[in-house]
Amino acid sequence: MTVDVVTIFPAVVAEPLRAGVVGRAIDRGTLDVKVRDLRDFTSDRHRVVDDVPYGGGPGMVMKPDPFFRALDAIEADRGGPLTVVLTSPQGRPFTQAEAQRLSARPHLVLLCGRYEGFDDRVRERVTDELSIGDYVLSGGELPALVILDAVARLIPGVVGDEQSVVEESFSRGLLDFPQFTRPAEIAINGAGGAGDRVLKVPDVLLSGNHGAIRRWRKRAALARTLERRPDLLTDAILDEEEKELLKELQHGRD
Ligand code: J9Q
Repeated sequence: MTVDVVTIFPAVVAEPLRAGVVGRAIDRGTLDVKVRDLRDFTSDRHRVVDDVPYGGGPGMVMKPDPFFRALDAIEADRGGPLTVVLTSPQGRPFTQAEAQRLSARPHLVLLCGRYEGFDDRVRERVTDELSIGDYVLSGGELPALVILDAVARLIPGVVGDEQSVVEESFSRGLLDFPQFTRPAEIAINGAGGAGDRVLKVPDVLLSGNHGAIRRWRKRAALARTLERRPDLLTDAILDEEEKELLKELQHGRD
């Protein structure tokens, strides 16, 4: 997949992309990301990207023409038609399903706007307007990185299969089960003196009984989802055993 990111802060976008699985995918050529400076598509000596709003009011609005020139340049490079993603608080919610949909595209353009907004005519060239959540941010750079990370992980060869197993439960619409690693016991709160608490890994995970472990994990994932994100259960894909476990867990609750 090839991705073009258009931003006034190219370093803010480029630097995080060097780390982790996405960085390695870029090194291997599985993913090709070009970060483009919006100011390179201005036409004035001062490389101005914003202006006062028509109709008055506080703050500045991003000018439309640099975005149009950037998109023309990208189209010339990559060929059209382009999938152009804009992140904004007005977008539809970005979900794992949206990530899956976008991961099937050969090429993506991610436009990063500033918090105060941009000339609405930019939307003429936008195919997907997405929000990563209901909070105020300074700009679209972090949302673009979030979307790129979630999408890149779904491209074959980007993530090794250890992680795909971890992601399985969320892809089915449930929260992950709790994980543990060695040591099997840790003492917290002091150096072995009185009042220490021993935190133990659940015995079943040390039992070697793989059937029991699978069932414990299913139950734990369902219990967590029921406790923290009951809204997810409406769309979750559950097998028969999970449906039974969920009934048990719900027994005597609301
Ligand atoms: C560009 N708050 O917020 C949530 N998803 C995207 C955004 C956002 C923002 C400001 C600027 C995007």
